[in-house]
Amino acid sequence: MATLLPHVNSVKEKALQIFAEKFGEQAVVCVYAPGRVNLIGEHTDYNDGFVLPMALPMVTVIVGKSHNDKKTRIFSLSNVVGDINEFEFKAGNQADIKPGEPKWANYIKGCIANFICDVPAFNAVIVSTVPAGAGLSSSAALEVATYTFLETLSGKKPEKPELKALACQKAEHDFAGVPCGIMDQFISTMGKEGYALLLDCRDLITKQISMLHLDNYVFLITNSNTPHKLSSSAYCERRDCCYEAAKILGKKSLRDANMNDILVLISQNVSESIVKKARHVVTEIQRTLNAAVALQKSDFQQFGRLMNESHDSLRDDYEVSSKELDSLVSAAREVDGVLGSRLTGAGFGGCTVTLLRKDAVDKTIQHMKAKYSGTPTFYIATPSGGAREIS
Ligand code: NG1
Ligand code: MG
Repeated sequence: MATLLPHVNSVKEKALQIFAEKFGEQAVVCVYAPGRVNLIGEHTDYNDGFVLPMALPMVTVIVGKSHNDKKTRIFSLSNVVGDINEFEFKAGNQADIKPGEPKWANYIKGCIANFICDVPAFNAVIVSTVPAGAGLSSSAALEVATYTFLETLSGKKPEKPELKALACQKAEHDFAGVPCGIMDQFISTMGKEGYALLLDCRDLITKQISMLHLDNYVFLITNSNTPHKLSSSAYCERRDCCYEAAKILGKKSLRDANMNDILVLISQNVSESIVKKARHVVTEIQRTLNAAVALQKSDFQQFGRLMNESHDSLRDDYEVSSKELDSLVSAAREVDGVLGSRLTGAGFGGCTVTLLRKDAVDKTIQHMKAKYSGTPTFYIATPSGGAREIS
């Protein structure tokens, strides 16, 4: 059986109750932001390419209230925080906020520092159902929830939602030290119930792609429960390879490259590793566009094939898979009714996503459990809405 996720309202109730116990008053601001699963378009966002994620019913909820003294106090129930689950710092001037310990608070501090104006001191409680380190974007959920909280607290919003996503990405770059692309913050901000989001990471143009006609099909997320170790250094290495390849080709980014350019790289004796990384990005950008068309045409067979090709390219060319992810993907593909399966997120651990017939879900879960050496967790990926205030 797939794991049932608690409804956002029950997460909110829990956060409100803890806030009242902790701070002796009622919270007045309640917001949430979702995690996401990327259906296809992996490691393309920082190459100005296309991605196709959808927001999930996994959420990070923040409840709180502003006050007149000088300190902002945050209490987190997330499983990532470790021993220090409470944190306080001096509120006031944004320019004075600096990253430090504990690490989890940097996402929050980064959003306050990048918000459109100074905000008053506040107390807040954070409760999340987005698993951390699983490639489902717990970090973006925390950033976008924080930014949404600040919007509600201050009554001020940036002119366009794009600016909100960009401010959250900047928080991740400057305060968490992760040079991520723009996909996660965008989908957590712009997700729409019943839709996946085709995002052009170059000019930030978006297209909502309906998932309402999936009918007999569904996307299943499988968490390998192997955290993505190595991932931040390997992520930077991959990104640098892509930038290097673009530079050699005299292009602004690999978005502007095609298969001919891959031949150019080969003819110039560029290292095999760089050629393979570039080839993944060039082919993955095309696959993502083809997948969006297939989804619109209800050609689920084709969508599944593209997912399979994406995984194989991530494994062989981009070299970001792991034996655990490969084993889950192979097991899923063995089941009748499964159309495609791939790793999702940065790789090296975390989750896979599988497109399959609804009536094949139970037997697929059984088969994947039987074939996998670890203990996986399963979730049905229902396309959900983006961040908002919860009344
Ligand atoms: P995950 O693995 O979900 O953290 C990372 C990046 C994305 C994108 C994907 C690969 C972060 C926070 N996000 O996602 O921007 O590049 O890898 O497609 O690092
Ligand atoms: Mg992450």
